[in-house]
Amino acid sequence: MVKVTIDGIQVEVPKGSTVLEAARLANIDIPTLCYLKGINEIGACRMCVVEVKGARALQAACVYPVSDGMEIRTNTPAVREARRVNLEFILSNHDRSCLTCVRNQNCELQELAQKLGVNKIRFEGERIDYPIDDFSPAIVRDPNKCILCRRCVSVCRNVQGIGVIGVSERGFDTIVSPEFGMSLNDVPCIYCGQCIEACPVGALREKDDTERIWDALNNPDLHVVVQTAPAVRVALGEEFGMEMGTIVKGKMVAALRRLGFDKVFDTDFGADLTIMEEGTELLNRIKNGGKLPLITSCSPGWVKYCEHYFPEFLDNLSTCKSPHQMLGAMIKSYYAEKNGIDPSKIFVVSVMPCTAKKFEVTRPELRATGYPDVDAVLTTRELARMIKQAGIDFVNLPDEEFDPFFGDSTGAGVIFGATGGVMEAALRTVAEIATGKPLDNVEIMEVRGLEGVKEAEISLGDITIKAAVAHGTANAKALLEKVKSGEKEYHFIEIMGCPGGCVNGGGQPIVKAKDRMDVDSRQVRAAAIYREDRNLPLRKSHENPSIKRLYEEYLGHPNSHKAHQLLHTHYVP
Ligand code: HC1
Ligand code: SF4
Repeated sequence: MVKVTIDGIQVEVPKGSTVLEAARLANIDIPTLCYLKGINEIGACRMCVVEVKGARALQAACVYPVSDGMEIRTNTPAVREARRVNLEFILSNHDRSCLTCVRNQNCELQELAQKLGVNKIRFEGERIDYPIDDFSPAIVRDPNKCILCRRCVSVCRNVQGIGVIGVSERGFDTIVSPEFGMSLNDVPCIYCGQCIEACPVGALREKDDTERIWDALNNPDLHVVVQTAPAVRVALGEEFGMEMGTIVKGKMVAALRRLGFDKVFDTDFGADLTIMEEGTELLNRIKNGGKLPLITSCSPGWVKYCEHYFPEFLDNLSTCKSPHQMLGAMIKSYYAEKNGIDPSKIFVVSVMPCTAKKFEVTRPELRATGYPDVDAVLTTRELARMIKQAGIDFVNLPDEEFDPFFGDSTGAGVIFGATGGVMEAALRTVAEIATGKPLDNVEIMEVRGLEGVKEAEISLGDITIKAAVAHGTANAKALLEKVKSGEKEYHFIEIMGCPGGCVNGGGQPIVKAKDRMDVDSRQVRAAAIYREDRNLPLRKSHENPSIKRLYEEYLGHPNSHKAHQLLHTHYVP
């Protein structure tokens, strides 16, 4: 530990801390903009400058290490003026259409301008009017809003191991974009949206589908059905000021009904169905000498990553569609037949924590009935916007239940939302099917948590399943390299495109850099997911009574011909 004095307050802080971290421990708030804990610590924007006794110039607190006896001042006239001038320069070059910006009131730049008392901008930058890149089905990039903080660049390159966006040109022409000014649509971007989560302003956002949904809801000829992903229920409340980790399943269902959806279903049902199909696929591949390891395919960011960067593993991917696509296909076939509704008149909306799902639904191979399995995807953030637009008092809504049958699910479906959850859910079912004996303990702790790559061995009578889990594509890459070289061998691998899994998807509520210093949303939201699982009476997919009925009445058995037609897909390099 070292002793430092900040604004006259003595604090003891761990050796190696930065001035920014030390100030936090002394409850002193130093403003930041380009800083993102553990991801972008480059001292570039100089919003966090402080005076350090003995140092010649002002120092950037986010990168300046403390030393014993150091005296720091964070609120002197020189510090205040330097921060304001830096901010005014950034603002002089910024498209300041705050009122119509998707990040209005949730923008770190706006907040800073208010906090530093900037009431006029003394400089006028030479602004270039850049075209907006909205060619991809998932991500919109607006360089006019970009403040060159590089947070997106770091997350894409270092956390995801992808690096399709970078900094080019110099001076006033400096721009963050894909190479040669190309569109994100024309480079191997996986649409994970992690760059959106990192962006402090409105330069990166999801493709907005809210108008399409309003139109569908207002169309009397359409039967509009919604389903919600496991990870949405543990994050949506944040958009309404509720504490991170609050489970808002009942209020979410109530809000969706009030928005006018004809049925409110649960993607967790689709997750249970996926386990039936994928667990059977795994056992078949093991028994019949099929391609191993089997790798999960429910994360569309991961599937796109595999297609671009590791096509040699495409035969390893499970042929199962992702849970919401499976449920979409069931709604347009079984549900349509049972209720006498023409599938062309059914509009399926998936509320997802994910931006890549907006791309997934456009894939031509995911149209089991001749119509898209799912018609549109809303992110958690977009759903929150619709609820606000409709004037619904979310926090005070009563809890309501999902509609029956496709709203029935188990804890195994819920845990899909956290890294390791698909693996745990699959093993719960596979273990019982393979051994014919009930599992004593359904909680498989080895595959939980935030370690980049996790491993587990599960004994199933005469075979032992070797499993691995990776989350975030940089971790996936490290794992796949080892499998490729023969250093590691597995039967079954779960890969999720986003770090932490879906709870931290690119469509989730954005956690500000300042809050990220204190809380890890991946951990808090995942804890809520596991809490929800523990509270449910059924925790294994094969025990879901509606899943059993669906097989009895319609699909026959897992991996049947009909199941293959409706619930499976193929990958082409
Ligand atoms: Fe996911 Fe999935 S878990 S991919 O992370 O398999 O998005 O939550 O809906 O489809 O169930 C996302 C979450 C989600 C699918 C499921
Ligand atoms: Fe990179 Fe993902 Fe953003 Fe694409 S969506 S630019 S891959 S972080």
